[in-house]
Amino acid sequence: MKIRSALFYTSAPSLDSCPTSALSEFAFIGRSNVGKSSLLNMLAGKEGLAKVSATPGHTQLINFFVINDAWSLVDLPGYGYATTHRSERARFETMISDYLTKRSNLARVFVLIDSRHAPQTIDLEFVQWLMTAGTPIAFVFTKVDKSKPKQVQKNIELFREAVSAMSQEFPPFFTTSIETGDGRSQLLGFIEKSLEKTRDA
Ligand SMILES: Nc1nc2c(ncn2[C@@H]2O[C@H](COP(=O)(O)OP(=O)(O)OP(=O)(O)O)[C@@H](O)[C@H]2O)c(=O)[nH]1
Ligand SMILES: [Mg+2]
Repeated sequence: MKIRSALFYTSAPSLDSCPTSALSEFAFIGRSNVGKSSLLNMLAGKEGLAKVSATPGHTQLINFFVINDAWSLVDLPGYGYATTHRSERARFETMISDYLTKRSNLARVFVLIDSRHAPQTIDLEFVQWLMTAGTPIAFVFTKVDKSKPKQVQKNIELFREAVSAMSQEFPPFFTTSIETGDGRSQLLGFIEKSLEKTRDA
């Protein structure tokens, strides 16, 4: 799929304030600092579109970006950022869980996993919660430029084993690097196919 336009649309602090839109949405979730905003920029082909930061907890609102005037990418705040204030964390959790379980035009949630690490409890718990909620997910193993391919494969395999205890089917998955552009065309192809299916439905 060719990206002809990618524009920031709006930010929302809660589900109620999300824009009323008929466009299909593809959202990014995952631990703080896993690379959600970076991946969004890579897909959009626009550096600096979503704000990237070396310190975790940077994205604090639900951020909407409209692609090709036809569909949306949604950048969510990360989970697992321990130093966020408690009351703020509760607001975060409500905002994210409401969006992920109640947003009617949400087509797919990409759950980002840092490919450098063996499965982390916080990620697995989050995946379990999403699966129970019935939210359509796909996995994205990020930052593959940072480890040897063998290590990445091993971590994916361990992750697959852990997820098999929760679900018979392993969701679609991708490996990405913003340094090399790995995974960009695969992810865009996946989104394009999903959009075609919704159109045909
Ligand atoms: N080497 C490498 N670094 C990456 C990659 N993706 C992201 N990073 C770096 O990881 C850091 C965090 O990236 P962000 O995109 O801000 O992460 P985030 O998940 O949006 O973080 P929060 O908004 O804080 O939850 C930045 O320093 C990025 O440059 C990647 O594929 N390879
Ligand atoms: Mg971010």
